[in-house]
Amino acid sequence: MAHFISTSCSLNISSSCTKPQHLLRNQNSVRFSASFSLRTAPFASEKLILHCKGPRGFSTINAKAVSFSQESKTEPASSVPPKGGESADRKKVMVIGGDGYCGWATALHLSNKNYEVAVVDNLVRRLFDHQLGLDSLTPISSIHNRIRRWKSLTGKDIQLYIGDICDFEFLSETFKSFEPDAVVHFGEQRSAPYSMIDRSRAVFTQHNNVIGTLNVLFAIKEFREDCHLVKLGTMGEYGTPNIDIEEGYITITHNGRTDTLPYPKQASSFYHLSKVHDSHNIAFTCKAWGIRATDLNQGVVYGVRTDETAMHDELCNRFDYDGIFGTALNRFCVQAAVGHPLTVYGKGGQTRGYLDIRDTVQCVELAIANPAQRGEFRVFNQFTEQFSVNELAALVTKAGEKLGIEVKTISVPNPRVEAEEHYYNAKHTKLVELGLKPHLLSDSLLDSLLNFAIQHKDRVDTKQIMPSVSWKKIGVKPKTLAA
Ligand code: NAD
Ligand code: USQ
Repeated sequence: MAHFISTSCSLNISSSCTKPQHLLRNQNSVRFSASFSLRTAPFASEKLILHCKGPRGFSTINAKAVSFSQESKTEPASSVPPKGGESADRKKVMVIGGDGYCGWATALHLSNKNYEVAVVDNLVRRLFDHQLGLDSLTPISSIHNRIRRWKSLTGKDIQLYIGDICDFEFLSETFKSFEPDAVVHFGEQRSAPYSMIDRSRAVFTQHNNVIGTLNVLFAIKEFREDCHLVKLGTMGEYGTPNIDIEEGYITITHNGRTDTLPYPKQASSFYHLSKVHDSHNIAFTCKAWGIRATDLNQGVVYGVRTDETAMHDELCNRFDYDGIFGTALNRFCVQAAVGHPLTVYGKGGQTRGYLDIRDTVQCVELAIANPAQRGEFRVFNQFTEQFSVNELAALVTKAGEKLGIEVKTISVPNPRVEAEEHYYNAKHTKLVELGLKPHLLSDSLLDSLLNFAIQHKDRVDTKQIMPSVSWKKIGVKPKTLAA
């Protein structure tokens, strides 16, 4: 299904397209009301066509673009004038996955830094929550309200294209309409446990991620060959080898001959493997077509507030704490806040790179400001500190003590297949060389994260805390996880 919607004028859509339209291929379906109204960007033609791909092929919605002057006002006009130069001087950045955790914070940050920003997202992450009975710790506004609120606070427009990047027709139209100078690609299914629920989720994850990225590469080649791809990869692509992890490449001497080769990949979930496949496809197209690309092998992200998302409740970012989408440190803070023992899986020696979400947005900005050369496949390891799970649990326990909370830890049988005690030393100097000023996990930051979790603890569903997905028990039968 493709929707092609953007945010600077209104769309009045009426349609006979009342059949359920498939939002998530092979999974659930979503019914659109026959008539609705959205704020959208000006289009070349007055008429907008929405192609809806259903079980019986495409159906089409014709929508009429209504200019600003005709639309009913839903927001007060901004009192803050847009900063910076004329539109022609501003770099255009398309943020794919811009409604998600990292993407939303990044879209706002780049908009604040005077980039011209477009968010592309099919909102599938919100659908996963509905399907699995999960919810963000923080209440989050719709993407339309988020963008309207940003405009009303700052005077800055963010274009919005709702659609699936696996649909090449949709992606082509967004490229032709927005003409990006850089594409930041966050738009993937990013949970390792989600990819290990059952066969259909494993297939969905790899299809969504690999085909989506492949489409982005083709769109760049076809429509914007000079555009810089900044792709979110993951430190998990490398696994946990018993040698130092380099940034993307390793120089090896074998039988007297020396070469610099891609660093070996040993991913340990169908999700992490999708990132490995992406990296290979990107590397190949850099060589074959001269694409310029930066693969940001990001570690586990923690935190929630950035300068921009903290500006208003309606800009608040999502914060996942459940056993499927919640990541280690964020989960531990919520667990401590509600008096749940910290869930250390297995022996707890699993060591990973971590970073504050404020550094995610900084790293992406640095990558965009210093683009790769044509044909270059650049790899940066994007994290600031390494911790084992036991170390994180100890830090949260200490932070809890300071706030008068007694924090306990339990060892949960590890639902994953991973090394629980291992060597880990990953390089991460390239972003620092470009100017990254890391926000390290200080006591005060942990205090504020824990306080944030305490502030929202009434929204916690404690039934979502324990892990429910087993790497070994994954089967072919579709699984509906009980809420
Ligand atoms: P998220 O799930 O919160 O956001 C991803 C967004 O992409 C969602 O809004 C989703 O609706 C959208 N999306 C997914 N498939 C799409 C498709 N086919 N078409 C259009 N939109 C689509 O995830 P996140 O935590 O923000 O992660 C963003 C990226 O960063 C991912 O690629 C992830 O692998 C990577 N990453 C995240 C972390 C982390 O700790 N959160 C760490 C390392 C790497
Ligand atoms: N873990 C626990 N207890 C928990 C949760 C996690 O012990 O309650 C352990 C896991 O077993 C794992 C480690 O903590 O060893 C990290 O797990 P995680 O869930 O925080 O992160 P992970 O599954 O690796 O995935 C997250 C993001 C993913 C990103 C990845 C970066 O969801 O999108 O790619 O972090 S990295 O870990 O570097 O691959």
